Amino acid sequence: MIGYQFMGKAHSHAYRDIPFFFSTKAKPILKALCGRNKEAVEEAAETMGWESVETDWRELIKRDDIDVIDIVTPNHTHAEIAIAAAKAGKHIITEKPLALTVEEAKEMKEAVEQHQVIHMICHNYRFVPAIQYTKQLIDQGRLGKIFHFRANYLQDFIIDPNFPLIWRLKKEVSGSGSLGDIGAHSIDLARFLVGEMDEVVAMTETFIKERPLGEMSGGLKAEANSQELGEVTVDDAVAFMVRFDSGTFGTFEATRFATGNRNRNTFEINGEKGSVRWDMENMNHLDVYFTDDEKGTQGFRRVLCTEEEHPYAEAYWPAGHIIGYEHTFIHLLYEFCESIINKKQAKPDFHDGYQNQLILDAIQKSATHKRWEKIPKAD
Ligand code: 4PW
Repeated sequence: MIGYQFMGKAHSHAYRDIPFFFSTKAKPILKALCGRNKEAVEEAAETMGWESVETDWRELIKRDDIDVIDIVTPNHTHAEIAIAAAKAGKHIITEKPLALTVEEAKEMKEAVEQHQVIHMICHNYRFVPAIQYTKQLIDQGRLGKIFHFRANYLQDFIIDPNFPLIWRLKKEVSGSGSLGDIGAHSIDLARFLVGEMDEVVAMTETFIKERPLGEMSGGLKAEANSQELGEVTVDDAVAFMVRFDSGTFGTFEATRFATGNRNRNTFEINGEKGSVRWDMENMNHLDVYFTDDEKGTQGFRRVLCTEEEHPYAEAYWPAGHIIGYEHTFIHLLYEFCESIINKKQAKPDFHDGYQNQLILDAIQKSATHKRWEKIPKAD
């Protein structure tokens, strides 16, 4: 694994828990952790249970005792590492968004296809049992034709003007701001649940244009290390409307300026036969409404998605004993390991990452040119 901060922790923990909870032939061995700072990477390896360390990802990729490369580094490094790993015949999982640009994303998709390695992108929220169950309800036609997909992904961790200019706020490192960091997750959920998008119109805003220089210090915390100010080159907030191929009407908002909302990733879907509502801050709950419920007592009801009918739930505890954020990574990486063992590509993969990137790109173009943009389809 290359990188070892917030996502490094989530992935490391997940690999260790896969064989504990799931019956699988996959027994991930945490072979080597890679980071540029030797002392820090050694400490992280010790804490998270990795056998060895490397300080140069090129050396890591050369090792023949490694089958899988897991990329949890900032976005501008994904393409170069993934393409080199594919050439070396390694299976690859990378954090989102896939790349900085559509061109890079396309090259990454072509590299994994050409070298026939298994590939996934870490859109972990797809793997919440309530969301997998929502997908089943939709596929069974329980909601009927879908009219609306309405998503908000709201955070507030950069609201302080003294919060420093971390990599997530620099276009050359992150590609975009709230859009690619959290909006990309809503886009992935929308594609997973409702299908492909046809066109988009968007607006973006950068509320704080300059910030003191500084670095992430773990999780979503950061420290300024200079009085000097640097320019914020990404969006702080984005809103967009989408017309799906199916005719579904999509409305989205992603912002890191929604005071009081720490990680409020939500959606509501309204169909002709019913609706569902989901909120990450209560991720085990799914609110459902069906038009054929008995009149009088009809209304949204709250389902606790910990029953054996709910995907992944049975692997854990008896019904009613809830799971959390870290489990979404266990499920995703379980599917990745199964995919390698069974030589069968799991989703979301680099094709999904590329399509997501095409949508991010169309949103940025729409916001810049103040017009509707057609969304190209990944070939
Ligand atoms: O899901 C979100 C991520 O994709 C997390 O809350 C943090 O923000 C970490 O990166 C993004």
